[in-house]
Amino acid sequence: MKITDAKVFVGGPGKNYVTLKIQTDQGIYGLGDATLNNRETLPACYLEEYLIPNLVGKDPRNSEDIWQFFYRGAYFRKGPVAMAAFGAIDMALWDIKAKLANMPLYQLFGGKSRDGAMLYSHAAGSDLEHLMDSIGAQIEQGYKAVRVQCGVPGMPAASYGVPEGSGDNRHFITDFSGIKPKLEIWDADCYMRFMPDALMQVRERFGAELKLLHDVHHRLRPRESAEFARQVEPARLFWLEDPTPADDQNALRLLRSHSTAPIAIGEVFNSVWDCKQLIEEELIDFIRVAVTYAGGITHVKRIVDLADLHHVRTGFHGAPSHSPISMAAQAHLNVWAPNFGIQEYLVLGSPECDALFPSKHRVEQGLMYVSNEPGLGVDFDEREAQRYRYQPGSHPVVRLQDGTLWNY
Ligand code: KDG
Ligand code: MG
Repeated sequence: MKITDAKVFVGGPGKNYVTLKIQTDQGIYGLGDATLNNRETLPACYLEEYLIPNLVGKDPRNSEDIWQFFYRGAYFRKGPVAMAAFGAIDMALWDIKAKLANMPLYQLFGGKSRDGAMLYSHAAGSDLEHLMDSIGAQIEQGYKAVRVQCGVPGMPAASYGVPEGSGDNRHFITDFSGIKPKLEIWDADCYMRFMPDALMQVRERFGAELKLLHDVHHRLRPRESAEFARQVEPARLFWLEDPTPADDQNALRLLRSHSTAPIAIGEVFNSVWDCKQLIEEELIDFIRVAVTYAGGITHVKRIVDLADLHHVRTGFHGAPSHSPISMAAQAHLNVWAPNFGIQEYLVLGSPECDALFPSKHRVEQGLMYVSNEPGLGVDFDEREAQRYRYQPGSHPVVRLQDGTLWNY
């Protein structure tokens, strides 16, 4: 069996999904997602100019050797661009393998450990009142777990995860007006004075059962993050995400020695080597990698297995930039993984998105039920894809009140 061709498409309804389609000489094809938010053309170019010419002619069933060929063979390893490109190839090869086996992908991992995998959605408000309404709306849709982000008094309204005004709170991270970023302002003092009590008010309003998550988005210094984690303990969060940048992983020891708040980190990681210290020293409770830019199913499965040895559960990244293809790959991992924790999920299902990526995966009452179709269980309509083009966009940049550049 041989790979005969592979093509990359960039675009989608309000998104720049990077979709890879690998064709074989047996008529079976595989699909992968290489979307790297706001840097989409880079994995696309890496695939087209370097990887696909080396892929054609290989036996698609040898997904492990192909992964090693690109990773070890590249000499300059890792990095989100390369790992997103390898990730897309890897997803597509697992899709082909499962189609050959005529089985849904999860069967190749060891079958199901659960039927429905718990999802969390996002709620946000420019103030506490709007946040409470937004949480209520998510609960009404059946979610049992909700990430909550709130505008902070004293900080300009547009801070991380919070839309200006009371508009749609889930698709605003990318600004499609061009590649020059907008500015956000961060003030740790304002945040730390306000947020612990705000989270407690949310807990009191919605009761003990609701699973609450909160994302600091790398903004606090290590000492501040330790204090903050201790302060939010009474709100009994399901997790506190990215309290401090994890470039310096030793910094998490300070937080850990002061708080038992569950910690989730890893959405910007792209290799097991980025995760290793946090997992082995048991400095986190949830690992947030994504199959897209952490090297696909082959590599993420290794991370999940390592995490399981250290009581760390999964909480894969599922921001709106993930296409239904990588969300499907994660859905298969989620029903299998013995150490599954939760899956981030932002409603992708617009009629346009469903037309571009038809699938039978379904969400009911805040749980995701995986399709039993062979392979990843998601297709890609190339004719629909012709409607979309790449649209340049950017993340905001963050500065402190005095103008110092800070972590987005
Ligand atoms: O592209 C950046 C987003 O993926 C990120 O800001 C989303 O932090 C995020 C999350 O938890 O979904
Ligand atoms: Mg996050």
